[in-house]
Amino acid sequence: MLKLQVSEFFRAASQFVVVEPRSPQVRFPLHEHDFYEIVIVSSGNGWHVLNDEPHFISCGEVLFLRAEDRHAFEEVDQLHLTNILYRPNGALLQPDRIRPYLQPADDGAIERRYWQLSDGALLGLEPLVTALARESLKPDAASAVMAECLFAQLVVTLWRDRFATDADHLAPSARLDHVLRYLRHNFTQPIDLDEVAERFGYSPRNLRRVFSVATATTPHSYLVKLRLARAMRALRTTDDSVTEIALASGFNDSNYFAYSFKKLLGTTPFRYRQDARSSAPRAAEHSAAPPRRVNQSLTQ
Ligand code: RM4
Ligand code: NI
Repeated sequence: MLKLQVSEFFRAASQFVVVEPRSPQVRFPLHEHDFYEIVIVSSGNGWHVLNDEPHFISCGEVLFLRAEDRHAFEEVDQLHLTNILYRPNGALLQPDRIRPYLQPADDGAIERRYWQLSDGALLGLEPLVTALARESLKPDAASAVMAECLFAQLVVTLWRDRFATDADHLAPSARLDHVLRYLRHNFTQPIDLDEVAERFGYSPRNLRRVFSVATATTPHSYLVKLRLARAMRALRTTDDSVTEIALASGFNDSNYFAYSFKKLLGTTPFRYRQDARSSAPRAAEHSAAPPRRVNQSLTQ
């Protein structure tokens, strides 16, 4: 298998970090490296295969790769990203203090290998990445230290801006924000709200209270609305069956889906679809074609 070498990308032995923009990232075959890599997706989308698992990446995703990870970019569509390459045992200042802010080194659940940033956070990173790119190109010792400081700043910023998956290290004031991001990012999966409360350091009752104060709705009803919004879009833009759409939107029971739909919209999913078709007959043509080369069941 293709193995990318430090010597191809790093100028000098003293260089710890290198910024490699990929605008665009073209399809890239399966490979490993002898360096580590942080990948920040700034726009577009594509299929990323990591250790045999395909994952659909898009704008705002961040991924940490270890040297021994095998990965490839397939089916790219205007995918733009920034690769930040660094040496695992490089000269990083105080590595032990930075490690907790890098993604877990173990394989863990595949979804935990990807972080999501908001558009605003992504934009906020630009000056930092530009400064890092500039400093990492300069040969003098002061610039090398500066590049390391900027790298540390970048890692901690990514960690702060990510959609957290648990309450570890979260300030109490940031927890609700992360609960909301968590729900928005995971609503198509089964979600046990009591478990979410516990993950983010709340009792179930306390979460409902804090949530209602901030959003004027309950976590349950918020989740149902996220799911309904996705289902409405799928009804308008795809030919999938109502049951398929219900399941893909996170409802585990199509009766409950029909009930919630009617309650919110006063109509049935079938009628909603018919009405949308008759007022916008071309809407169905906008549905995305399924990827050709990736086994879909692995990716939903
Ligand atoms: C490639 C691709 C690879 C990365 C190299 C540095 O275009 O993004 O993943 O390892 O660049
Ligand atoms: Ni790579």
